Amino acid sequence: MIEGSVEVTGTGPAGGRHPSGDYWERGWVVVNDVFTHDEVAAVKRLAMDVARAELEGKEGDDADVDLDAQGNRMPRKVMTPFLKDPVFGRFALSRKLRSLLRAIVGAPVFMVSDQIFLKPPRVGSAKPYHQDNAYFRCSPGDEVVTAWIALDDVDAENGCLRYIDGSHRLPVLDHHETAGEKYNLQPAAADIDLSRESLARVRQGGVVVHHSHALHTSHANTSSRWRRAYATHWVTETVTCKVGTLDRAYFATHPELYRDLEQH
Ligand SMILES: O=C(O)CCC(=O)C(=O)O
Repeated sequence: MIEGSVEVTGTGPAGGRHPSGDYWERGWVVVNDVFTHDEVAAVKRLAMDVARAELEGKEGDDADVDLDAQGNRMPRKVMTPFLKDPVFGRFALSRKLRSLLRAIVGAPVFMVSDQIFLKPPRVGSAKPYHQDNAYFRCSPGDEVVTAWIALDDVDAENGCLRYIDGSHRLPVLDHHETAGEKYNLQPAAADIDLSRESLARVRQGGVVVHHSHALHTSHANTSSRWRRAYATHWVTETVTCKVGTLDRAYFATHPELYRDLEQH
């Protein structure tokens, strides 16, 4: 059972302490100490079991795999963990995460999709700059949010998220496929003002929350440590989408499962 309340950190728009911190200034915020060590440990163990089983079963494609120095396939991604084991859903839909997101966005949010991003030690590959809403195509972008839950301590060496501060105020930019990585979309380099780049270091159990228009990336893992994170994507009830994002959303496709898990 996942319980507890989130320590309120940061300074809100009215100057008081508020979980949004400077989210609306920068387009992202780090909130540490959301999940306990034990809660994270259980999810991380299961994530590794699922990822390794999928590689054994050859389910992983290029997007899900990194190669180590010996050419061995290392897990990089688990798609739709919510659908693979209820432990993931109970974790992601915990009251404390939903209340944190509600406080930041200003309205209740509903879970659409998820992935677990695994960057293996030394070989975990980079993710190019992008805006999540280039994939989702939903509006209003202010009501579409990602909560990236750190399953390890994350810093520059093991591939933390990096943001272009203030980029959440941009429209959705044109994105093109990355050479050799068709699954990765990115905007033109000229659209990315690297002078405004900030690093989102976060402790295990902390959450990085970002706006759907915030430009973000992560570099390769050059450390000897794993960098694992559970990314969850949410919308308010007023959001509409140009593509099938909402038709595939968990709250729409699995209403009973979603409702049962949400009770926790
Ligand atoms: O975990 C990463 O390196 C990339 C995550 C990301 O792009 C996202 O959660 O939107």
